[in-house]
Amino acid sequence: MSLVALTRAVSPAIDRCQLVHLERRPIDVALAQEQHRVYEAALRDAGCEVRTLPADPSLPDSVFVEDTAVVFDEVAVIARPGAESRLPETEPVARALAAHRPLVRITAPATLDGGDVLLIGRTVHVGEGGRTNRAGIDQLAAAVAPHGYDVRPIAVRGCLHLKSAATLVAPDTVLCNPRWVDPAAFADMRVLEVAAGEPGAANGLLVGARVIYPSSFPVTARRLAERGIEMLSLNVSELQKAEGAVTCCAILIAC
Ligand code: CIR
Repeated sequence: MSLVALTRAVSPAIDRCQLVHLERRPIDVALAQEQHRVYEAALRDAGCEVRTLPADPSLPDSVFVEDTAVVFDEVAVIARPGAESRLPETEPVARALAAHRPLVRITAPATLDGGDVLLIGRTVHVGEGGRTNRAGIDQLAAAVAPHGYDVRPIAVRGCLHLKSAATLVAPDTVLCNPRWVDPAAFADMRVLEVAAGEPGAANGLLVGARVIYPSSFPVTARRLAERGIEMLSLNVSELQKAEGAVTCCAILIAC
């Protein structure tokens, strides 16, 4: 099996990004672009073939491709982002994904951000209440339940997306911030909690046997290392100022 990572170059307008839980701080666009190139190199190191869509100066948040689609083995669900400014981001991603999967589209009034979708085996956890509404979850379920997936809504508080609060860092291990999501949802998994002083540390990107992980969470990183989890550590400071993290800059497609 090979793995394609779909990414999109950083928009020169990233400093006009959406922000919900963070205060606006100046973003160094050139540094953000450099950090994104290093991120793409980490994806290649981890075994992915990286395909990069061109930057769009009219779409500040378009580097965060994860929110625009959710790819399953059988189908790609084209999302309908909950922030209006992000709606035009989906079409170029849909065109790229059409080469790999049949497409199903989430339609109005439903909203769904890919960052709210955490796939663990055949279980699809979906964060509800922020960018994703119940209609979005229902449409996602209609698209994937016929393929044997169990879609479970999950309450998230205090952060942007479900994957700000919990991600998979090994096939049997969820890294989670228990203040943002109830770890009981992952009762059949090993749950590793983020360090108390590092609330944003629950977002890692598992690629093969390695986790691409921000260098800004050293205490949680030590916990991961103690569990034998191998990390590729990256400085993503400028993407973090846009309320982004490491899962959100790629869509992984098994080919
Ligand atoms: C937004 O608010 O939509 C962007 N500024 C950040 C999106 C980050 N996406 C993600 O974590 N999946």
